[in-house]
Amino acid sequence: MGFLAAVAISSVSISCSSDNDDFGTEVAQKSVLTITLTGNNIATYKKVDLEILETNSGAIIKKTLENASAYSFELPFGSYKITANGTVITTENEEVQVGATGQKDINTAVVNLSLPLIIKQFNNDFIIEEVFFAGVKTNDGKNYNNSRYFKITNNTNDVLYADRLMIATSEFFTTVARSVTPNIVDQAFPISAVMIVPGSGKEHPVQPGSFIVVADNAINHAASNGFDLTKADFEFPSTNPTLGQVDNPGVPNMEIAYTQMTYNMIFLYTTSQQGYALARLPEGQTASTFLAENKYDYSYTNSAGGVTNKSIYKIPNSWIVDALNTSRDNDFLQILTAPSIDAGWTSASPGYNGKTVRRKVLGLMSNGKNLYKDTNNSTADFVRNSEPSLKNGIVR
Ligand SMILES: [Ca+2]
Ligand SMILES: [Ca+2]
Repeated sequence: MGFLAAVAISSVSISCSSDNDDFGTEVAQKSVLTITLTGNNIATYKKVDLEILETNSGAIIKKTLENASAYSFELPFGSYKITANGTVITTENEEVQVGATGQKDINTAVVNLSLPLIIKQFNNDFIIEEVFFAGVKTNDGKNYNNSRYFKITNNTNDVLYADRLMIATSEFFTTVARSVTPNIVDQAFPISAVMIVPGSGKEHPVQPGSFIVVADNAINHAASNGFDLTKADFEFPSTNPTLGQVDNPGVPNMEIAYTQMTYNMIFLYTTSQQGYALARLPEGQTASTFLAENKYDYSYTNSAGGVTNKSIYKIPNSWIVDALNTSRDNDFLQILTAPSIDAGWTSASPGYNGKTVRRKVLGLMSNGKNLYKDTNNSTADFVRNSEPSLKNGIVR
């Protein structure tokens, strides 16, 4: 006799309402289902909620596992859908959110089900996975001022579009604390430059876990100990004749909306003292409406005792999708972002050491791509002085 028939016969004495943990199945055949949670690099199964749905009756059983990875349920025969949701601690001591689903027809006395947990701690937008700003030295010990890049990663489980992303460098430094008036850090990020990914909205799809590289110059820098950035998605434009940079015609150029440098250049300090923000230009805005609406005039008392006035631009905090501060242990004075955007700082120092700042990997997405840590605290989220991820070129 199957589960449905048993329910029909004994319907006078039992109920199968979905909030009733007792299936009321004295007359049905029973099974012991043992669910075992599995997953890579999990040290502790901190707290996982299991929900077992009998799909014909709609009956639901719930159980919360704490510091346990297996549990046995006594269940009537039936067709079950099992979901798990919770929190685990990885072997790297990171607390991450996980989930799993499984399906099982139960018609024998003993059934075992292994549920592989998948990390589901997604962001809701792009993240700055890495900024290579520190630079490299050439074989004869010279500072090489190219081969820098931003690596922007889709840390969500949806396709995102890179169109209209803004990459900005900070106006201020983490290593110089001036008392500026007005101080607007709670509302906006004061910038020294900003460049915008071209596109009308849906021209540059990025799959979950995939990334784009925005390189200073999309060429092979290997001869100078830099990286092969030929396959970058975008590059900084440069018209500075003394830099001798070659525009790669196969790689679209970023649109420079604003820079304080000559020749429309974007410059990343090698010395771990700037902040970087990733924002998105809202629909209906253009580079010129952005500039028209986001001037920032500020003043401070300079070292000679006079007042310095400066007129620059800012990006509203509400446009920012991710940001990080960089600094140096002996020189850190302040963060440049609202703490809700980034409460810490990371470092690749000294300059030209060939090292980078990279986000910690929490684990893998279901498609096998890395899932990165983002708690809006770059001290905790980034690994200082990492090996650049593009050391061996851009491998997708
Ligand atoms: Ca180009
Ligand atoms: Ca963030």
